[in-house]
Amino acid sequence: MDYKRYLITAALPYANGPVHIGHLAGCYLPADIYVRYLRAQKRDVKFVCGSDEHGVPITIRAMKEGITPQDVVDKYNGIIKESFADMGISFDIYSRTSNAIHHDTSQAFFTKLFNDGVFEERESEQYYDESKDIFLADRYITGTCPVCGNENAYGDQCERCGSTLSPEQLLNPRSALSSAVPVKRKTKHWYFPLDKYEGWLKEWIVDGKKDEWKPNVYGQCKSWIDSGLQPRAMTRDSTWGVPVPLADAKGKVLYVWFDAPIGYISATKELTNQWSDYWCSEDTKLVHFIGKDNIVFHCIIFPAMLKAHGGFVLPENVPANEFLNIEGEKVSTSRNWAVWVNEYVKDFPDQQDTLRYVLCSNSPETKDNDFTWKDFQDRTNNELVSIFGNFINRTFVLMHKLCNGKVPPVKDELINDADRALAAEIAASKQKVENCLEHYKFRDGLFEVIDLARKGNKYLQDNAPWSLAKTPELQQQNQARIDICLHLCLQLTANLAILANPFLPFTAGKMCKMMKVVDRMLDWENAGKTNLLKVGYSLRAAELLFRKIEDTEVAAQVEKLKINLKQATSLKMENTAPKPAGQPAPAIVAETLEAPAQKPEITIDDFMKMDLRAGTIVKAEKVEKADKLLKLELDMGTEMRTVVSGIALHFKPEDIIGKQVTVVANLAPRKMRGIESRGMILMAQNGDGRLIFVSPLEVADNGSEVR
Ligand code: B3M
Ligand code: ZN
Repeated sequence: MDYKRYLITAALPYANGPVHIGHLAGCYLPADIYVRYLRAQKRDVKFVCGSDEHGVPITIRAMKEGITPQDVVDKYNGIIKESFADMGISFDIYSRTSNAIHHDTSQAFFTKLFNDGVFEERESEQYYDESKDIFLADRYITGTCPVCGNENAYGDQCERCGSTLSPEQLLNPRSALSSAVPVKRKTKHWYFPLDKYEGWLKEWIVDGKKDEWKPNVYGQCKSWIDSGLQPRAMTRDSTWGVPVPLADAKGKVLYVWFDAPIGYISATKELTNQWSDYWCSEDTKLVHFIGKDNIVFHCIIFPAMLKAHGGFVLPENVPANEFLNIEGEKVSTSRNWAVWVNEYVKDFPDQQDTLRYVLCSNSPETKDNDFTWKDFQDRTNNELVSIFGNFINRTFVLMHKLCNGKVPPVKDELINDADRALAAEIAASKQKVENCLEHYKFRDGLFEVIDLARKGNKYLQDNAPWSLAKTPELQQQNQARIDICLHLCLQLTANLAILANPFLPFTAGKMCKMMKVVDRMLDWENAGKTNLLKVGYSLRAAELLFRKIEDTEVAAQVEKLKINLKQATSLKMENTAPKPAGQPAPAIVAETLEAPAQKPEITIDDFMKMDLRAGTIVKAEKVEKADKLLKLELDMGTEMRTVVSGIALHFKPEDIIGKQVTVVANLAPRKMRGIESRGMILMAQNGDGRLIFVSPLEVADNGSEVR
């Protein structure tokens, strides 16, 4: 199908924190590359995005920082928007879901579905936190995932296995706000009957998108559909969000995953009066760029909503990426294990394309990938600098030295096979890059660009114009060959600018300046041509396009990651301490809950040195003037032991009497607050800061060894 218009969306980031490089690699960079490519082809394209400012992620952040949700979104919307601009992510609009136009648009959408009788109104019992007076939906509730056993799954999703969940499915549910065990209370909500759209979705995706969509995207959709779709509540009990536009819906807002995707529509409305051309005509190609955790919302729920509403185009493709890990570990915002874009821009001023290059060449298109600073250095120094930058620099320096700084002429009769082969490579590269980009294979596309530069280097090396000009006499004799060689290298440079432009727009801009050409030269139709720079045209001196990354910079960044992690972890511990009166204690909430970094390996002998034993707490009391300490008396079978333990903020003494625990029995005795502590009890700590006793599952004999 020939499309008249392109509407490209990138997931609306929650305005609850800055963006990190995983976000960039996951969807903003590929979307931007695609859009820049379409623009270079003079296609009619709109690129929309904006901040997602509703939902639990925002209110949880507000509680954490002790500020209002409005403060949170105002703060982070600004930071996020600036990071995108700094990195050259060229949205046509970056909107906000708190804008009036979005409230109106999403309410109108809801009203239409309501009037058409689409929703099912249901009263049901939902989890409620009595201590906080709040219904617990989505991320307000955590518990054990029924699919994979992850103890820190959310009420809407398990981040470990990717299952979409509802709070009722969680085992051992507890409030993320207070850790309290929730009770059930009645409440009314409006449900979207996804089950009624199952047949249609099957036809549209399972039968229709198999060959077009990426296997990871198609696979997730298929398994969702195969396991049967359920009605899904599209409203929430909350004061933060778009109010439900019904008279009997006080205190209810639209579910964030109902309003957020409609944000794409509102942003387009804000951008142009012609918004309906983009959203409501069949010859628009709508493409959603997202990360893999958003697949079901963009491929199942939102399309079903659009279908129910009627009159809208459906996404033609949803090229979701997998995740980018950092130095071998999952990104974690709560542990501050991330490379933040705003910090990168500060640490590496003017090196945006370097990061764009590394993220694209290592893009998690088909599987999770790993970003390491060493790899960042290697790719930059060995590819970007040594291949791409080096070719252009050599070409310009030689052209100035051997051709008077002008585009040299070509004597047709002296053209040889190697020249013709290079010209053919230039011509072919256009199609190669195009094939990749049309199929969302950005990594391969970038590889083709670098490969062309590599061929340029080889050509230059083989022809060695510098050795043809070793002496003035030699140069005079060989000038015609020198001219042909550099002429071709310059045309190749112009082609590299065009082909690299979607990926490395800052560099392409600098190259245009060096070649003294206007941006129009970057039009895609010019790619493949070898007559882009006119003979006799004088060019500027080479500009430094990239610089090498030093070992010290790599070391500093790795160190920074470690320091951030340390600070975040100790901050978390502080947060568990009571705050002085009058200051609200921030709620300890689960955000992302990965395992802490592993400690260095030990031998079995190291392990065997520990004497671990089962023991039962028979007495527990607070230690005077020590907020965190409990004095425990343990029955160890053949003896009683006193152990002082730093768990007083987590347990009341009377609640733990009779608990069997695991004790490190041969730990050197230590005096704490004047009490000799002989041993230590083992505890597990959850990502949300909660402590859990490590006890034998069945009661063991006190004093029995644990191995
Ligand atoms: N804000 C989730 C996320 O940032 C969500 C995307 C909305 S796209 C309509 O990962
Ligand atoms: Zn799970």
